[in-house]
Amino acid sequence: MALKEAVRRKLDEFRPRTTRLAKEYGKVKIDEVTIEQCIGGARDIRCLVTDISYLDPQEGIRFRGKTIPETFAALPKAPGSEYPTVESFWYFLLTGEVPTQAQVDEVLVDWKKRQEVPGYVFDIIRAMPRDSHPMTMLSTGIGAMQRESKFAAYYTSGSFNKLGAWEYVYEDACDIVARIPVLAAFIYNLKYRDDAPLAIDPALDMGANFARMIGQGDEYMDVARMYFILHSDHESGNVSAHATHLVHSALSDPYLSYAAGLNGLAGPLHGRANQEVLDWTLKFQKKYCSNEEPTRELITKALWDTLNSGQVIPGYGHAVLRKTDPRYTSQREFCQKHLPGDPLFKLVSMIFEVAPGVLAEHGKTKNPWPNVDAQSGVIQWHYGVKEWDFYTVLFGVGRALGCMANLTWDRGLGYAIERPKSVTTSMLEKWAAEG
Ligand code: CMX
Repeated sequence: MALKEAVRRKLDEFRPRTTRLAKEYGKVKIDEVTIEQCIGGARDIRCLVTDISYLDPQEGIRFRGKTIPETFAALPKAPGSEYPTVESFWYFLLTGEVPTQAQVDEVLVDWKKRQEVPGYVFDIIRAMPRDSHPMTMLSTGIGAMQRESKFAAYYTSGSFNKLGAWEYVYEDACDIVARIPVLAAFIYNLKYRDDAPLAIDPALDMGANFARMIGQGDEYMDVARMYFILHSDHESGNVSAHATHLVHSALSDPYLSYAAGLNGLAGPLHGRANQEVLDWTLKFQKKYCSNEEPTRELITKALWDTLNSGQVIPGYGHAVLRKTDPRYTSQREFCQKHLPGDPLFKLVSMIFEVAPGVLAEHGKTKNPWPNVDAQSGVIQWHYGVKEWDFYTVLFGVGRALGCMANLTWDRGLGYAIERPKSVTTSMLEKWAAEG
């Protein structure tokens, strides 16, 4: 497989750099830690390494050094589409190289071989109450599939070798990214389409096949491709990426690790915010606009009501970003091109005009601008995926790409078990008194 050989080559190039940094420059300081950071969620402390993506507070995300528009422009496109295939993006994330069409085709064929989800996983999910949250089902499905882990089997084989371990993580990573769309589509069909059978089309790329599997038409294929790529990676410190990395650092296999990442993604301050955005927007329509068109004044009132009741405005703010999220902008441009007259898009655009001003006046958040979650639900809603508790599952399918590329590199570079040091409140008080 050319992709695996390309990853091997890249890792061989990188390893001496990591080894040299740790050995020769290990004591060079790159940050300091304050009490505020200790209490405040380790915000901004530079203590993680990843080469898969980098998040600049002003500019937003770069995947392997490329902005979102550069990434979309550079990668081979799906036939007849303006968006790259997820398969080409996977090659790019893992290697940093733009693949040729032949290399993309090889990934496509490889994923088709890997995508079969074992029947017992479906049985386990079917046994769950039908009103379980779909993220619980997804995380259960990934956790249950751990039985298939090639890394876990290798670890217990008696011939475990630190240098070769990445190859088994790579195998699990490829299996997971190939299987997770099938698992997600199964959950969607089970919950919302009367357990409709999965219509897997072996000729289609991942995004197109996902559209088919959930009963969507051709126009949804680019939505899926764009969505999965945009949600893939946001450097290493966010909850889902960090949880996945942390759990794997104990040599838990990629299934156990990504189940942990998904459980973090399910939180309302993280991935679930996209569900909350739709919920907030529809409740706003019902409560404030039953007899009248939405106006900036009504939106302002609703935003203040939310803030005054002690809740956050979902889809706004970010722990790192200090400008509008380019993932928001990319989806907004998609809406402007494909659904400019959609009433929900118009309403979300009106919220975009008002919310940053309200949040700035409120004065708490460091970033009053929208993040990825403020725009994503509108597109899904427009194309008929109206079950908004499913939106975080879509996020989880995309995020698997970033998390699995990172785990492959974590193991390839032999990163250590993660174990930061904790202190007590009395210690903090002592240091505070000492200045
Ligand atoms: N609405 C109201 N208050 C907000 C806010 C928002 N959208 N964003 C931040 N704040 C508040 C925080 O709750 C915090 O208040 P307290 O001091 O009372 O605790 C204060 O502003 C300072 O927070 P911050 O430093 O600006 O932001 P954090 O790094 O602590 O949190 C985030 C970041 C994303 C959790 C926060 O902005 C938020 O809750 N946003 C809404 C939920 C959301 O959209 N999450 C999705 C993020 C993207 C993703 O991961 O998918």
